[in-house]
This record gives sequence, structure tokens and C-alpha cells, in this order.
Amino acid sequence: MNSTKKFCLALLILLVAQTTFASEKFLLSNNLKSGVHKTDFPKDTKTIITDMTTSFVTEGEYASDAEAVETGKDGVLFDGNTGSYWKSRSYSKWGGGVWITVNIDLGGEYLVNEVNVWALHEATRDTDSFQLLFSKNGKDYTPNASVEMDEALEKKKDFFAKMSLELKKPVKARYMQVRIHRLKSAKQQQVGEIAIWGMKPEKGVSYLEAGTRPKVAFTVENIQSGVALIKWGDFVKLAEGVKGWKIYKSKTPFESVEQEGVSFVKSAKGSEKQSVVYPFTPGESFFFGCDRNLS
Ligand SMILES: [Ca+2]
Repeated sequence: MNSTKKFCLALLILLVAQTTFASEKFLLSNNLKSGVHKTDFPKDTKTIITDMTTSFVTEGEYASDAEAVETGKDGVLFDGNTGSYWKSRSYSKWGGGVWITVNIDLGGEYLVNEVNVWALHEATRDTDSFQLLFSKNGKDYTPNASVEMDEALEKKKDFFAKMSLELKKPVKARYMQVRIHRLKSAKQQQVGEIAIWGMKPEKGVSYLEAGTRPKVAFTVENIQSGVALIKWGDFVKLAEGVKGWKIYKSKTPFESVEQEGVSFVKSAKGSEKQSVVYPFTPGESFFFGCDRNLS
């Protein structure tokens, strides 16, 4: 096994026959609309005014910190000020909850291709990541992607860092959820602004739908002759409800486990983050696939 390749597949993805990559980007979250505070968005930002409404999630595992809900009311997360004005931030209780979770209803279906969150990046007040989920009905949310705070950025007083999640494939959706997670070692998080970007979907084009789960992202490395280590640990944040993992192999690249030449290698428990596969003949090349088991 001289070379192995990162490879992803998911049977669910096969339902998507065609995907258009949206290059155009319009602000969908009305951040320029209120004009109450100094806006940090250029005045000529390309914008589509939407009927967006938002609400904090206040129950369940991802419930927002109560003080963040209180300070975040009146739409301060979408008012155009990314953090310089203290009344334009949602800030959690000192030592309080780790989540600020917001449901967003765009008021109609749009093709979403980027989400930004501005959060304070200081020694004791910091955010480590946010997750983006989409929903078809405004109730059940499917994780799509997540992004971490860039740790290369220097922590500075009053510095609101921009975390940017650009979707590899835009998603056609009306409902979405943004879950912003406090850095565990920090005492508080402060979020200045959320921005949603995208465009109007074109008629007759098939897009990735809100309920579609993302492909499993994983890596493959040779750890010794004929033995490979497959790791999907970075993907677990997006693996809600996964009961187990299945690994497949083939001598040729594949998009579906039903393709000729693809064979099942092994399964792993839902709680596992990696698996060792062997034995393979040294010198031969294989392609691997990793899928999730939801039932
Ligand atoms: Ca704001």
C-alpha cells in the first residue's frame, strides 16, 4: 500500500445529482438595515433585503446563556456593528453557559454560501468555534459545517475576530441555526455580529438541500507496512445522531459503496474517532470510504 487517498462518500449525498457553485455573494441578514450604530459593513455591500427573523435557542443541550439572550435582544447580532460598540454585543454571564445559539429564518429559500461570526478574542473572554446547521422545517436541524477561531490571531483587548465559514457547496435553505461556543478555558464570550451571505436560487437548478448531511471528512495514513489509520475525529462535531461508522475500500476511486469493486472493511462504534485497518499487501494502492450509520 504505497499510497492511500483521502476519500469521502455518503450514500445520502448521492441523492444530489447536480450542485451549482455559487460565486455571487449578497448579504442576506439585513445587517445594514437598522443603521442604529456605526456600521462595519461597507455602504456598497451587495445586499438582498430579506424577511429574516431570529430567535435565541433557550432550551436543550445548546441553550444560550441567559445573559447572552438578555444582552443580545433587539437584534444586536444583526445591526451592522461587529463589536466596537458594547451595546451592540451579546455577552454571556461570567462563568456562565458556553453556548450562544441563534435560529435564523430567512423568510424564504436562499442559496447560503457563507456565514461570518465576530467574537471577542481575549485571554479570558473568547470563543473557540461555531457550527452551522440547516433545517427544512425550522425544527429539526442538520449540522453542515463548523469553523474554529484562528489561533494564529493574537488575543488583544477589545479585539473582535471574524470567523468565516465558506461552504464548499452552497445550501438552499430558509431555516438555519448558528451555535457559537465559548472557549472552555475562558470565562465569558462576547459575540458582536452574525452575517449570512448567499444569493437567490436559480429556477430549475438542483442544489444541496437543507436536510442533507455533509460528507464524512477523514484522513488516511500509513502507520506501518500494510496497516492504515483512518481518522474522522475532526468531523465528530458534525456527527450528531451517528450510531456507528463504516469503512469501505476499493482499488479504484468510488462515489458509492454499490460500485463494483467496493468492499466493506469494518465498522466502528459511534463514539470512536479513528480505526486501524489491515492487512493490506505492501505495494498495492487502495482508496477508502467512510460512511456513517444513523440507525
Ligand atoms: Ca452587533
